[in-house]
Amino acid sequence: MPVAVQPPKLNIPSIDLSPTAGKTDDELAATLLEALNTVGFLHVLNPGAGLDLPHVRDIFAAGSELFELPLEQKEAVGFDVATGAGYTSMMGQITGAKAHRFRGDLKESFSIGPSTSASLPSLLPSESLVPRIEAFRRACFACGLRLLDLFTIALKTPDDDPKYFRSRHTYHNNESLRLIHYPSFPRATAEDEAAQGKETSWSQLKIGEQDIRAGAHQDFGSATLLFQSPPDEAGKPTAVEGLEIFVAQEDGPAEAPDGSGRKGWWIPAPQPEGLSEGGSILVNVGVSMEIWSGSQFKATWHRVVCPNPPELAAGEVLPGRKSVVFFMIPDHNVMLTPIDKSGRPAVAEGCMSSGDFYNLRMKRSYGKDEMK
Ligand SMILES: O=C(O)CCC(=O)C(=O)O
Repeated sequence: MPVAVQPPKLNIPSIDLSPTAGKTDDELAATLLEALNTVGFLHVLNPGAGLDLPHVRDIFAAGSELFELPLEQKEAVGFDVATGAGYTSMMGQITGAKAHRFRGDLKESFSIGPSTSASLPSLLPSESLVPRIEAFRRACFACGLRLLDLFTIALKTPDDDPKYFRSRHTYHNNESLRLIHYPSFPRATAEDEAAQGKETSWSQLKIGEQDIRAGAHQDFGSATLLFQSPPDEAGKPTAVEGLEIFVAQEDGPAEAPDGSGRKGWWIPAPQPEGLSEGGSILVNVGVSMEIWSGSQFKATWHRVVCPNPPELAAGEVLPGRKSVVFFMIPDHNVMLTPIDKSGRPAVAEGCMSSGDFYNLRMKRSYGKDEMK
């Protein structure tokens, strides 16, 4: 009898940044290198910088206030493709490859970049949201810099410059905080699915087999900090599953999303173990860092699927999901020159600047032509 092929077990390594965990930066950097060189994801426990569970609960609460605004008020914020900032409505983005997608991502999001902070007060239901969001952005940036310092130790950098990555990221330059809401929808019957199309309005929408909350993609910055809904104050989990990571393996049933023809598996991202009030972040790197690190760090493909278990009857409602993502993006004038294992630039010319790369990716993700 043929042996059923089993999906691989996905192990996401953790580092604990709490001073009481007693790890040296060299030890932390060694685990980080191992994680980002293989699976491309890492749990960061007790990240410090003020990113503990109460602060994370607060940004999720702030996000809920924003998403509960009337649609016209949210849409009035608009979206700026050049900076990637503003409000994106339901199906307004097709993340990843556009081929085979019958409609956009089932999500709405606020991307808060340096320029959006200024326009937020006129939009927000309560003025106190602005300092709350800004404080969270700032805390994420501080944590991002701490991680970049560990990247520097892990990788060895030109002239052993300990600030090699940190000094190429300026606050209020390109970083972006994205608050994401994947609403709950009823599950479609086969007839509903046949009747639905990309023009189906948000209020009529039902989740079908082909729907996805965020298509398969790689991030494009240097480091991504992902927060999933934290447990509530009584310790009850509130996170709704859906994030999946692509693991290449010859016997896998899925096609690699990079079009290489490789096979693999989509594996649900496991939650970290040992979660404390100090909090945890799921960290991964984007393509800018994959290039810059000479591929010593991998920008892993991931996606967010609709939890659509077969036992759920048509008409039953699938739970909504919220997440908060912070993107560290190198300053636009930085050349993404790959470095080799001894910390030397691996190519002399032909590199792209971070700004050119960013513009290219933004156009692909949000460009009007791509949306049709
Ligand atoms: O919501 C999530 O869990 C992941 C979101 C994500 O991958 C993205 O926005 O790039």
